[in-house]
Amino acid sequence: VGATVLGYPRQGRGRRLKKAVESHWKGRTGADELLATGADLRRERWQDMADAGLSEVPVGDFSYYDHVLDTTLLLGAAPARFDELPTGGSPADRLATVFALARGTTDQPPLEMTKWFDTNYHYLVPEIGPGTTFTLHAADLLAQVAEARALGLDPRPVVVGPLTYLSLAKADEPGSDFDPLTLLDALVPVYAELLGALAAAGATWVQLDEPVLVLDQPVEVLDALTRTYTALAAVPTRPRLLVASYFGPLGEAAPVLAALPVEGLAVDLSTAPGADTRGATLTALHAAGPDLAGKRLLAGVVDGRSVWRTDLQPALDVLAGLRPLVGSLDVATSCSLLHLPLDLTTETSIDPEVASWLAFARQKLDEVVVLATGAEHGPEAVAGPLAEVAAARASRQASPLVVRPAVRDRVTAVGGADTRRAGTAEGRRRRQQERLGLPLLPTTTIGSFPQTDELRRARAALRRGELDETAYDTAMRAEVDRVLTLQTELGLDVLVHGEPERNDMVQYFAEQLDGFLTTEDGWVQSYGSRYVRPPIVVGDVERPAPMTVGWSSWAQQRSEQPVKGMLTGPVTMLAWSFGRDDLPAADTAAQVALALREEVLDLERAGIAVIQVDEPALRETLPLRRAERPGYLAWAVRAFALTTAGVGEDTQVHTHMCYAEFGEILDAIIAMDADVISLEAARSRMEVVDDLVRADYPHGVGPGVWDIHSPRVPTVEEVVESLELALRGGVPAERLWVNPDCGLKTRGYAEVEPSLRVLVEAAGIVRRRLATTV
Ligand code: THG
Ligand code: ZN
Repeated sequence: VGATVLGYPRQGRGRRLKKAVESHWKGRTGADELLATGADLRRERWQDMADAGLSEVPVGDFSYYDHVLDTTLLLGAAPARFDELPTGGSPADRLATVFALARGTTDQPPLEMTKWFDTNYHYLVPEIGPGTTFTLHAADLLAQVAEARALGLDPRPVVVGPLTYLSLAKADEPGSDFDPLTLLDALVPVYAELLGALAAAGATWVQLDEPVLVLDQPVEVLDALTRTYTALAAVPTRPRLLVASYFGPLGEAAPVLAALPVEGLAVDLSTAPGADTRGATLTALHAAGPDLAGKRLLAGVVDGRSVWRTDLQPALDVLAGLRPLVGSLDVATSCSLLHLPLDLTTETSIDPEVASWLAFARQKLDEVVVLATGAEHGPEAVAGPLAEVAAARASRQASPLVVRPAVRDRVTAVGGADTRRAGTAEGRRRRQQERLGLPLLPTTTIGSFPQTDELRRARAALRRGELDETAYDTAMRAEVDRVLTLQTELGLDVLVHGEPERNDMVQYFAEQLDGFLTTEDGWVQSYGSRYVRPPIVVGDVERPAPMTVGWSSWAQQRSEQPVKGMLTGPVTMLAWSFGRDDLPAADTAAQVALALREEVLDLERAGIAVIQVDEPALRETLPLRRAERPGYLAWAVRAFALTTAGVGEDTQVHTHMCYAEFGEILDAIIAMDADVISLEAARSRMEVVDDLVRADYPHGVGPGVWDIHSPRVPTVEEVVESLELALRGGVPAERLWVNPDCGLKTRGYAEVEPSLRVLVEAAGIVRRRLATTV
């Protein structure tokens, strides 16, 4: 029984990759230096694997930016709009091309970025059109194969499979209905050529990742899968083929996958409460029966996306059951470990008892090895680890950090009335208007103001102990004052305090809520050189004390105008954290919602008349399978409602979401029953407004009229036009708000000030037109 992983984090200890890449971008270090760091990081990752006892190692899962982008270059499929980029074979040329596609050039915008399945990783979307041609550029991958071999390791190249690659691509012409999958037959020969090159380089296996197999797939796609892999299997000299599926159970793809004429399969056998991935995959494998005989199976019993230590005994039972079905068995992770923090041992402040419950990427390597030993030689051979895991589980189950009976009681006591807001949409609007006295088309911002270098320096100094709490607090209060004064000067109607005191919208609350654990060094790649440190939900969630009331009420006292209270919603808190493996997500969401509900009510009592609860992640956590979506949306909406529905009719609840495509969740958005919603709209020319109007959205709408993801300052004319577009589209004037697309945290004052001036001026122009036409 072997042991392996489907992939490993890239950044290295201390996020060395981020630092090297960003230093190169700033022109401080040359390509050679970055390439040397890359080689060293690859060596270090393989060393981790070798230390743990793995001999076959993934190759090609390392990336300077994104592995889907790397695949685009491997297949020679960079969009024609980048044709002037260097395509020479040198590693430095390749690096320059990678960064140009990822970040754009002076005359070309970068490739679009989107979420990698339901993870928090973002990949660069291939742009494919009828004119796209594919040619093999494998020098970089082949060099990495040679690197691994030189270290005495057995390299298993990992490449995004052809079906998944084209399924994740978009048409290169905006608005075109071209389906990139129609190019599959043109793409397969390039993969065939790749297989030959990998065999010549000494690779005995190749892993082709086909996670699209866990999505709902029409029968034509499954037929295409068979056609593709039958063609690849026919390549005369090639490595053995391992087709990897992950991120869920296989469903209708299982028999098709099992019947492919390939030598190996990887399947997701992870467990999570409320998702029967392991059970469903096992059923499918058993049904596939004879098709598996003689094949190599990578059994993904170690969850590659969970920070919890694997329960070894049930995993051993699963492995024992699979062994007779297959030719050879490997213990594996359910997916790449890219989605986990690197190493638990670098955390110095996690209580050792809690640490004994956890496993990050480096620890998961040990788990696959222990399980392989146990599967091979019997449980006696791993008696030590089995006892350790059993002890850790017992300590966890008994820990007062995990189950808090008072929280459980409060969740059980929630009744229907707690999730129903008093009054009608229209009645509330009138009461709120009486209280707030806002003009037509009120102007506001989403919440955060630029995080200046000064603020970042102050936070870093606080962390290092060079600045005390009082001095930090004073600096942040001065910043709030500055931001309030600026907004008043600009003439905005509903103000924000700017959130200078917050590092990250999830981390900030997680640090203050019982039940969440935050890490010092638990970085996970979000995209390119950007990382997040997702908190971990360790136990039942409770609010020991108010979190934002001090800041918000102080800011409100400093202004005559309404200042919004700003909270991160329960669904987003969960989506951007590592969840529990001992409680369904819906239950944690309800606990977080109750904690936030107390905060909302405290804000209301402190005189805050407008409270915004952001849910930017609501849409992105939508389950991959359609059948699971209604259940998810039901608990997500309920959690939002539980957070917000306790306030009086004259308290105005806002929410914000960062995307424009939400046709599918429109009913859920209506059911959230927020008084005002702000959304992204600038880039999609207000299309979102049509959707809302068609659905008779009864509340206030703030379609973003300034695309904050670009440094461009909008003109008054275009903002006026956007607002008139929204009005003509059917948003009643008394329900239209004027705001940017998103928070201003990542922008600089050089753009923020003039842009907000434009917003206010445009609102004034449209208001005057409305006044004269009545
Ligand atoms: N917070 C959290 N998760 C998120 C987002 C967030 N996931 C989705 C989306 N937003 C991801 N976007 C980003 C944008 C910027 C950064 C990370 C993810 C970023 N990170 C800093 C870096 O890598 O230098 C580190 C930030 C820090 O110090 O905490 O810039 O907004 N939780
Ligand atoms: Zn946003």
